[in-house]
This record gives sequence, C-alpha cells and structure tokens, in this order.
Amino acid sequence: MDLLGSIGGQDGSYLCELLLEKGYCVHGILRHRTTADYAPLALSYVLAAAEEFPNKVVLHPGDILDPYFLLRLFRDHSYSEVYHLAAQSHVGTSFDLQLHTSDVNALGTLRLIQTILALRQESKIKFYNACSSEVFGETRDGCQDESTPFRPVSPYAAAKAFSFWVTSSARKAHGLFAVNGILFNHESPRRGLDFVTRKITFGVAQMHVGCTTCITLGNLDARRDWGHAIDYMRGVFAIMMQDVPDDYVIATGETRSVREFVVAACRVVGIELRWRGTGDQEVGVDADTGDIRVRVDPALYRPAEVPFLHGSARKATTRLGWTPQVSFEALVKEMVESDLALVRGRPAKLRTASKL
Ligand code: F7E
Repeated sequence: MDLLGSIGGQDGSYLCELLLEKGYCVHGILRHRTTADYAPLALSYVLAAAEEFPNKVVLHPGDILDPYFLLRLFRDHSYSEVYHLAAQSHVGTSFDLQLHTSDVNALGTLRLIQTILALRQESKIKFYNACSSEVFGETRDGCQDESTPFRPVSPYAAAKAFSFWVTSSARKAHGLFAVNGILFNHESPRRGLDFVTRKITFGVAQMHVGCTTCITLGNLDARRDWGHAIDYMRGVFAIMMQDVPDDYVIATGETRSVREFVVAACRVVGIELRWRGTGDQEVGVDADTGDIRVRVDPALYRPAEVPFLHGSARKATTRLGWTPQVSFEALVKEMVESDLALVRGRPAKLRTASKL
C-alpha cells in the first residue's frame, strides 16, 4: 500500500495513475487548497480515479503540517512506500510566504520522517522526498548533477535543500530507505496555471479563441530544463524500486529559455513571433498582423532569480535505465492542445463532484 502526500497536484495525480497501473492500492493526502499552487485539472483526475476505483484509491483530507494527523494515518494504515510530494511549490510565492514555505517544504519533510521513526516503522517503509533543481540556484553554466553544490537563492530552494539533507540523514543515521529525487522542471496539461509553461499555453489558447489578446510575463531569458511530468513520475518510481537507496537527478539534458517556450507555444496555433524593444519594453509581436502578443511586467520578476538550469540525468540513465520519452515540442503541443480543448469547453476529463 502506498501513501502519496500530497495527491492533488500534477505529480500526485500522474503518480497515482502509474501506481494503479502497477496494481497498488494508493492512499493520498488531500490538503484544503487555498494557496497559489491550486491545480484543479490535476485534482479532477484524482477525484475521477477515486470514483472509478473506490477500493484502490483512498483520499485522506488533511495536512502534513499536523503531526497528530500524520501519527493517526501511519498508526492506522500499513504503508510500504511513502512518496512525499507535498509542498508550497511556487518559487515566486516563497519570497512572500517564507515561514509558511519553510514549514511545509522543510519541516513538513521532517515531520513525515519523524512520524515514521517515532512509530518504529523505518524497517518496513521506503520514503521518497521530492527535492528540486532549484537547490542549484546560482549556477550559470555547465550541467547540474548529483555532485553539483547547492546554492539556493529563494526560501523555496533553501527549504528544499533542508529537506534533501534530512532525508539523506535519515538514511544514514536511522537506516530508513530514504531517497531524494532532484527533479528539474516537469510540466503537463495538469500543471497549475501560475507556473510559466501553463500560463503561456493557457494564454495562447485564450488568444486563439479570442478571449484575450496578449500574455504578460516576467523574465523571458531565464532558462529551464523542461520535461514531461509523466516521464518524471516513471523516474520517481524507478528510484523507489532500487534495492539500495540513493539520490538521483531527473532531467532531460536540454535547456531552453522562457522566450523559446512562448515562441514554440505560439507556433502550435500558427502565430510566428517577432521580438521588438529591450528590457521591460520588449514585446513579442505577431509577424502576420503586427498585434502585440507578449508583454513584460517587471512586477513578475523574482527578487532573486535562478537564471540557468540544465540537468544531467546520466546516473539515472545508467543505473535506472531511465530516459525521457516526450520531446520538448511534443510537450508544448500537448499542453496547448489540451488548453484549447479547455477554453472551447471540451476538456478531456474534468470532475468536480467529490465525497470530501
Ligand atoms: O518559473 C520565469 C520565472 O514558476 C520558471 C516549480 O515546479 O520548477 C518550478 O519552479 C521561470 C522562472 O517554475 C513568469 O522567473 C517568467 O525563471 O514556471 P516557474 P520554477 O520557478 O522554475 C522547480 C524545479 C520546482 O521545484 C518548483 O516547485 O519562468 N517566468 N515569467 C515566470 N514564472 C512564472 N511563474 N510566471 C511568469 O509570468
């Protein structure tokens, strides 16, 4: 039996489906969502799975911030694998919600580990911690892998670095099968609307049907290594299936700028962008019509930015046999097409009914 904390976001929803395919019974923690990382599409897939397989998907409304909730959960159920995905996952928001971000992302991890240790369950549980490429922070060039030093620049990344070290410490000090996945950015149609990729694909879809004329973005030159969340959840599962616990980078090995992402997304609906101006005044213009399609708003710049991420998943490829299957172009196309269906009122699956 597996526990996903939390199950209601992009990663939880895909991992839940993957584990169901493998024959697992999946328990998931569903937090009452009030923050910016609300991902209604992802949640709707989880609710659909719970409706379809009521004996296989069990949802626990709760919060990893509540130690008594965790104690009850781990006392009343016997878990063999615990996937810790719960986070305040928006890096920009972490500058405004520093304590909350630390409480969830850093101490939340420790609360889970402490619960396992307090109940003396360390010999029967495998524990996965969702670490993040944001921990590499100020790196400017080259590839980042498991040996790259952490140089976090945001409260989000500092908290994720803490979560990394308490996880590896639990492995070394207490013999818990505890592993970190250092995942680079991973996207999909189920991504929350406040992450740049989905903001762009949803904006492009809205432009295409005439709901809006322009997308407003922050730093167009930040570079990220973007992969597909389904590929990355396969990687997470592979990490947990090893006999020996270890930490792994999961990345595509390709890096692109936000600017390149928006160009690729516009191309899916037949818009070719030309760039005019510099800095805050830069605009992306529709080459055919001359209409402004992209603007820059300095309010969306981060107080401290990670300028460049480019991962090397060589260890995962060699030891786990993991490679990404979905190309950058296929990812962008899938996201734009899914958002087109959404804005046209024909989403693939969108459930709102819930027994919670
Ligand atoms: O930003 C720039 C922004 O918010 C990507 C999370 O899953 O991946 C994600 O963190 C880049 C940044 O993701 C806008 O400044 C420009 O440079 O999509 P994002 P992120 O911060 O990289 C890591 C691996 C995680 O672990 C995190 O949980 O895009 N950018 N304009 C913008 N970003 C946003 N959100 N909105 C803009 O308008």
